[in-house]
Amino acid sequence: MVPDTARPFIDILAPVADALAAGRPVVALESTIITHGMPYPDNAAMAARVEAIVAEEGALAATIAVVDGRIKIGLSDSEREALAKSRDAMKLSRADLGFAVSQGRTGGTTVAATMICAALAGIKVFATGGIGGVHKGAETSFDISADLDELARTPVIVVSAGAKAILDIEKTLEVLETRGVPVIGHGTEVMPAFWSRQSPYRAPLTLHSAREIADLFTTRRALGLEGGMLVANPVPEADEIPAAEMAGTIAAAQKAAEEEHVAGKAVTPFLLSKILELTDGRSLKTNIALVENNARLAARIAKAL
Ligand code: PSU
Ligand code: MN
Repeated sequence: MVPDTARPFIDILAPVADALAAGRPVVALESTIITHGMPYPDNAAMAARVEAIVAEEGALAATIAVVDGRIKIGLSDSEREALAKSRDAMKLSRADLGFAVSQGRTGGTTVAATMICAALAGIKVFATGGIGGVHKGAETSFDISADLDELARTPVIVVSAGAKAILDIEKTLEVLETRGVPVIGHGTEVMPAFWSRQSPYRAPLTLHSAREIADLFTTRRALGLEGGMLVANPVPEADEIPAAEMAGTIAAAQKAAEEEHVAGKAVTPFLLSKILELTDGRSLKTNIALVENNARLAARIAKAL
C-alpha cells in the first residue's frame, strides 16, 4: 500500500500492518496533541486511553509520529510514553515533515502531517481534537493553518470537535468551502466550537451516522472528488464548557499572546496552555473528553468503510 519510494522511511507497527493487509478497520491518531497540546502526564494518559477506546469499538488505533527520522504508523507503549515526555520534539506539518525525516529528528505530527502519513499507509480515518484554521486577526498576521490546505488535497476523513475556538470559525468555514472541503456536523446543524457544543455558525452539512459519513467518503472518491472531509462532532454535553463562559478566557489568552509577541507555530500551543491555566485545568478535561468522543466516532466510521 505504501508507495515504493516512501517505504524506506516508514515503520508500520506489526499489528497495524496486519490489520491494513486484512482490510480490518484502522484509525489514525495524531501526536502534536501529545507533544504540544497537553502537559505531561495528562498527554500520555490521554494518548493511551484514546487507543484503548478505538479498540473497545472494534478498530485498531495507529498513533502517528516521527521518531529519529522514521515515520511511525503506530507507536509501541514505550515510544508513545517517550514522545509524551520529550521536551524537544518538533511540531511537524507539511512544511517540515520531510526535514524531520531527512535530518533524523523527532516530532509530533499535526493534523496536516498526520493526514499525509495516514494516506501513505492507506488509512482513511483519523481522529483529533480540533483542527487548525484561520486565526483571529489573520487579515494582518496571515496565520492560516496548513491543516485547511491538507483537507483540500489528501483523502482522509478527519473527525474533530470542529475548529479550535481560539480561531475565527467563520473565516475557517469560508476557506474550507472555497477549497472544496465538505464540513459535516455529526448529529447537529450547528457548527461546534471545540470546548463548546455550539458556535454562532451553521454546520455546512449534517449527517447522523457513521454509516452515512462513510458513504459520503466513498461517493466522493467514486466521483473523483479529491481531498478529505472534516467531521465536526460536538463534545458530549456533560463535558462541555458553554461558549459564553469560554469567550472571556479565550480573549484573555489572546491578549497575553499579543503582549508576549507569540507568533507562528507557537501560537496554538501557547493559547491552549494559557487557557488551561486560566480555567484551572477545566479546559484540559474537556479537551480530553472531546478527543475520546472523536476517537469513538472515528472507529465506527472506519468499521462502516
Ligand atoms: N487538537 C487538540 N489539540 C491540539 C491540536 C489539535 O485538541 O494541540 C493540534 C493539531 O495537531 C493541529 C494543530 O493540527 O493543533 C494546529 O496547529 P496550527 O494552528 O499551528 O496549525
Ligand atoms: Mn499557524
